[in-house]
Order: sequence, then C-alpha cells, then structure tokens
Amino acid sequence: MAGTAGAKGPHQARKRVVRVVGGAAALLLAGSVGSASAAYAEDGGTGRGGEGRGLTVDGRFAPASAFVPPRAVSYDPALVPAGGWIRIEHKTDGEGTTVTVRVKGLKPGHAFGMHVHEKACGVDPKAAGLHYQHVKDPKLVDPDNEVWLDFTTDAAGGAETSAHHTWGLPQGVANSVVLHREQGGAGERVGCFTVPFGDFTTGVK
Ligand SMILES: [Cu+2]
Repeated sequence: MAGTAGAKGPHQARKRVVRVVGGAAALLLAGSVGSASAAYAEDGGTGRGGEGRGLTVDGRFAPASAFVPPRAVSYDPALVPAGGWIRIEHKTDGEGTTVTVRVKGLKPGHAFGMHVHEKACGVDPKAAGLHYQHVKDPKLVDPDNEVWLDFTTDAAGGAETSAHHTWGLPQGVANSVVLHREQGGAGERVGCFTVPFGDFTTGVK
C-alpha cells in the first residue's frame, strides 16, 4: 500500500536487536548458571503495525534458593536440573501469535506440562499466578483459550514444541512460562521462566 510508506517514524526502525539488562540483579547474574539473555527484534518492513515482530529469551535454570533469584527458576532439581536450558520465542504477525519453547538438559523421557502464566517467577512457585487466558473464565482452562506448551523430553533431556493462536498476547499481561510435573491444565510447579510476552521493544527508546 503506497499510503503506508510515510508511516515509518523514529520508533519503527527496520530491525533492532538489543540486549536487555534488568538492572543490578542481571549484572550480578552475568556468567553464572542463572544467567539469562534476551534479544528483541522488531521488523517493521511492511510498514503495517503488528507484523513480523518477535521476542526470543534464553535462560539457564538455577535453584530458587540461589543468592540472586534466577530468571529461570527450578523448584525440583530432579526434573529441572541446575544448568538446564530454556528458550522461548514469541512471534506475532497478521496470522496471529506463535509461542515456541526449546529445552535442553531436563530430565530425559519425562512428560512435562507447561503454560504461559500471568506473572513473573519468584522464589514461591505460586508467584507466577494464574494461566494467561484470552477470555477470562475459570471454565475455559484449555489449550484453545490458554497457551499450553506441554512437551516430552527425549533421551538427552531436550524437547521443542509450539502453540499457535489467532489472538495475541498483549504487553504486560503474560510474564512467564511455568513447567509442571504433569501434563494438562494444572499440577505441581517444577520450574518457571520469566518472559515479558508482548514486549517487543523492551530496552528500545
Ligand atoms: Cu501452568
């Protein structure tokens, strides 16, 4: 569309990748097993808002008892060993939104449950709050109304899966993924990874 060419302003650089440092805690974590890094890329190449934006966040699990609370928290070292790795990708385009998880170094051959939750992780497994729901309704606890990322690890403790929805994850309303001991809609929380879903421009002024 010719009319969109002029829409490109100072906030719509074609491609931006920034390293996000969440203050002093993140600096202390650099290089430790609890380190996490995030790369945010925004591609406004089409000139149409909401297309081709993505977020990728990596982390390594560490115990909740670590001196500096890690971004990727293990609540159960038998299932989620320290040093286990996780990457979350969140992509949004005209077709909707896709969340992909990749893990390495978790317990081999285990069927994990995983969902996108509302709040950031904490020392307390309950800190992540409830599942993010597209339509807020306690009766709609299912993979159509929520982002479920259940996976079963291979013999090396790795796995990859993704979930696609035609709706999106607005900034600020979904802030973690929680790993559960069992697959399905609930169960004991064995790990958590803080991810600012929908925030494709964090750190970009
Ligand atoms: Cu959950």
